[in-house]
Amino acid sequence: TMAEEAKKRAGYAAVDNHIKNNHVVGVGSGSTIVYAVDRLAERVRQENLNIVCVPTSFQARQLILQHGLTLSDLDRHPELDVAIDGADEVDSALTLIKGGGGCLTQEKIVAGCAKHFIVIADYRKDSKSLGQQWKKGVPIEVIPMAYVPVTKAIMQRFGGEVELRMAVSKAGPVVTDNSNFILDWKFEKTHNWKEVNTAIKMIPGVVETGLFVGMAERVYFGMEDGSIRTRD
Ligand code: DER
Repeated sequence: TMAEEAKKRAGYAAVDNHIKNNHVVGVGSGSTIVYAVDRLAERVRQENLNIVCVPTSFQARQLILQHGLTLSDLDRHPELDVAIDGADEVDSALTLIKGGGGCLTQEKIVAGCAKHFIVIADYRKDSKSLGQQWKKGVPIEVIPMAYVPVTKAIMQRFGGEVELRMAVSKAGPVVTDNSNFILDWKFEKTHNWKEVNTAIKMIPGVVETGLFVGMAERVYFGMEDGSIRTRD
């Protein structure tokens, strides 16, 4: 499809422009990153690159192993050269909503350990302000025993609706790679995302939010017409 082609072009562009020999690479989660890992494995073989990869989820770990790439971790490499990951939505200030796939916590940790955090996305993620295209809200990872008070606190302070993310192929709530629950906060107006991110993180029981504020260095958008658009 057009969107899949756009994801592929964004993934390839990011890998071709930012990956160099001897790099330690953070590998994101979701569907767009699959194209980037395809290209990374191709380059490693063609150019005989020395690359190690740090995953952001069980899914990313499987991707790394399935492509015969060298798996590493933050114990061995607490500082990465580059992290590449997708996004659910990007605004004009490069604030991201992430966590559509439920992997936001390790993604944010790995992104924060990288010298360069590069985002790859198709044109559907390219918004002026958050909420224009992504309608599922901001994912928030919470300690399971606290999900009700956290839900109440968010709705009282910031409005909107907050829903516990329920699993599809498992009875009950989604359980993250970190054994936590996910809340989806369907906000109803634009906010100061830097302030809201900090305020939500301070609520007891919140592990992480899917608001990535001031973290992305560059976004590669694959466009409908086959072109690539970058935003810095
Ligand atoms: O869940 C996540 O954080 C993913 O990285 C998400 O933000 C992008 O997933 P996609 O590439 O499948 O759209």
